[in-house]
Amino acid sequence: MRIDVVSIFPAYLEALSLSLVGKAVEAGVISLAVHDLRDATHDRHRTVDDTPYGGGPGMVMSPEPWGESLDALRASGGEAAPVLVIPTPSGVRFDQAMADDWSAAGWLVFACGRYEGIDARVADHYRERSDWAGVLEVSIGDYVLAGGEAAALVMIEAVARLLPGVLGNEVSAREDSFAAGEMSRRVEGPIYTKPPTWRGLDVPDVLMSGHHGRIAQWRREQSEERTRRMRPDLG
Ligand code: ABV
Repeated sequence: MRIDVVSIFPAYLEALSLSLVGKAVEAGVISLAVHDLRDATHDRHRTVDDTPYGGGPGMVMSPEPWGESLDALRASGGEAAPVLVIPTPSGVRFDQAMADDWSAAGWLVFACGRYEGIDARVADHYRERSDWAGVLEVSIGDYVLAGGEAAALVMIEAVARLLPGVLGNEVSAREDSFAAGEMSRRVEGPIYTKPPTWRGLDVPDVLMSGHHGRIAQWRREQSEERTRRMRPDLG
């Protein structure tokens, strides 16, 4: 899978060289590049924003640098049509099912905006372009960040861990395609490892019993109880 990220803070994306995503890049499963939007400006101050038409607070990201940057990316990709992902608090909610869908896409381009957002004509334009595979305005949750970079990190990690060969564990990968459906219904209960007693707290006896049927039933009950308590919106 190819992933490009366009941002005015490319250093923000340096975390993608670490951990699971970094290993997937090193292994060649993901081809990742981060691009500075200011490289697509032509004035002395490398300006990427301007005041909003109609008035209002803050600044709006101008369409011209976005058009130039995104067109250059598309032109570097031969016949392939990328999906344009625009993180925004006004987008549709990102979830595990969406991560699953995207893990089958060949090419994702993340457009990380700052300030009050990107001129709306950018999304409109690339939605009309037949050499792009679509435009998705996506939110990771109901809170406002300073920009799309942190949201892009979240979405890229959620997609990367689903790609074949990234986990190095095909059982976990198969359980994850199941997880997309399961996660919208329930959350997992508590898990434990050694030692059997820690600071006076014991691991539940049933998990030490070796009775696989009782263990499975106990886990189901714990999952249901925690879902009721922590996620009353599910189930
Ligand atoms: C993108 N907040 S996504 C740009 N939750 C600016 C703020 C922001 C996003 C999110």
